[in-house]
Amino acid sequence: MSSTDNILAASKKHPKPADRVFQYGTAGFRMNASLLDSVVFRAGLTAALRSRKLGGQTIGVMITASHNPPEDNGIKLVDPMGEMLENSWEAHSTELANAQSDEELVQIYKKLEASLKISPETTARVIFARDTRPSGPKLVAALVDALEATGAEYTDYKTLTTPQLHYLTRCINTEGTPQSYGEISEKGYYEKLSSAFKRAMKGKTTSGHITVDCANGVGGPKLTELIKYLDKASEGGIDIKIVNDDVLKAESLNHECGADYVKTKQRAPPASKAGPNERCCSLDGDADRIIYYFSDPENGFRLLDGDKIATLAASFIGDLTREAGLAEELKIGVVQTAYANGASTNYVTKSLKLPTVCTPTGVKWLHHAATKFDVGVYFEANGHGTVVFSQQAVKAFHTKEPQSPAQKNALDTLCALYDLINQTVGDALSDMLLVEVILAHKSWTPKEWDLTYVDLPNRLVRVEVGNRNLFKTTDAERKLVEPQGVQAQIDGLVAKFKDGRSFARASGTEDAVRVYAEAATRSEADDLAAKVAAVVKQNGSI
Ligand code: G16
Repeated sequence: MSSTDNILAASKKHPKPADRVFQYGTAGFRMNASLLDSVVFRAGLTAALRSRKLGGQTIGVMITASHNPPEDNGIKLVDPMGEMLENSWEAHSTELANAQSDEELVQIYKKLEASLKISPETTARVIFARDTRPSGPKLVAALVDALEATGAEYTDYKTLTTPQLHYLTRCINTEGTPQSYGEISEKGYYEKLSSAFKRAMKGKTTSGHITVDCANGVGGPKLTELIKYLDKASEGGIDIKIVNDDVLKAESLNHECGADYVKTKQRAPPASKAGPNERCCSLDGDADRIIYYFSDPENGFRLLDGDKIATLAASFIGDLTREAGLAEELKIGVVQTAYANGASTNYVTKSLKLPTVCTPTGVKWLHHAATKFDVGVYFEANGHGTVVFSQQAVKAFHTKEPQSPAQKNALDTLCALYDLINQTVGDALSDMLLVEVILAHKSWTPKEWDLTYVDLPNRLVRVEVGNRNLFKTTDAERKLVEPQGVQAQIDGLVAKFKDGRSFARASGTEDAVRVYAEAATRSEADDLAAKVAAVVKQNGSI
């Protein structure tokens, strides 16, 4: 059989639900798992085409719905250097996902091959992994059907965190080159992180233990594995206490736990019994986001979110580059989204004196903007982010001749940080070790970190509407252009609140519109959010 016949035959086993329109969104396709069979099969076709287009470089495929509830699942594609799938290919993937019949699917597949000048003779290579959701194995079977029908070579890495799959994709595609990213195995990932952590600590010690809420997701078993490679705090390592690591009880995933719960509810997961001032953090369902927090005896629950992690990292790395004598030659910047607290943006520009850039939601936008700097610190307020270093920066860290022991110290730490920080995507495990290194170097408790600036009170609300696609934004999602007139109503409400700011945008991962509001006081922020949510609700079903 020709590959076309193979695809046609295989596609018949994965029929598309007739009444559905699919869209490659903020983080790939994501919805109730029962709707995903054809979507995953067709995303497998996209992965094979993409690999062939890139001369047989390996494409990563991750099956996960990250922070979404257990009954959802999703699929996202990873480009060769571990980045998110290139933008124009989201459209190709969407087109394949929406073909109405098996025959039309094959037609679109052939059309893409021809228009993108893809040789069917080129070997396609794909690796994939999934999180711990019960729907994962069946979706993997649909993916494998597609890869076999297209004649792609593939490797199943079973369960991994999303950032581990990104890491492996980059390792494979850089193997044997000067940019070689690491050993191609899960073990290689743990070894790279743990040895970089040890080098970055430089004899400093962490204080007490950290409680890590793993959202009852794949981060639990993977953190347990990572711990085996880390020393205890008494030996210069770190003491980690894991909570919410039940991956057998499917319904517990992200339920009353995890980074999204903590950020949106602004409270600790009930299962976390940490005492006052103890460091705590929460991962999300696929361990690509992290949020820190602690209980302050005077002020109650205190959140140290993605903005606070970004500012901590930017200030630490900024100091190191100055100590290393590299401040003049390396440009450092911070990339945020509209969800960044206004106080954090102020702190970056006024206190750290660094430029900020605002992009739409979605790691692909932030990552791209961050690569314009030599040291690009990017974090979404929800805890998704990392720090990327330019080739020039990495070269400078490794080749600059130190003029003093202090300079050598700073350069060594920068080299270690480059290895510690996942360069492909936000990675909760890597980010946690980064924060722990910085707090140890500064001898800071979470309270001292919290005091660097005071967040404006804020509220994030999820509004279910009849049709979220009615909401179209501009200006990095800070303004609505549709439905007409809604932005004027929001502006009118915002004007009534001191330090008020609010925006609404359709979620790319959930069937809802998100409303963010901040204002001078807690009650005003809540009030503004509720009022804007009411406007959204009213206009979302027309
Ligand atoms: C994904 C994306 C993030 C985004 C989040 C929420 O996170 O990777 O960039 O902030 O969804 O997006 P939205 O507001 O469009 O629903 P995750 O951790 O769920 O993969």
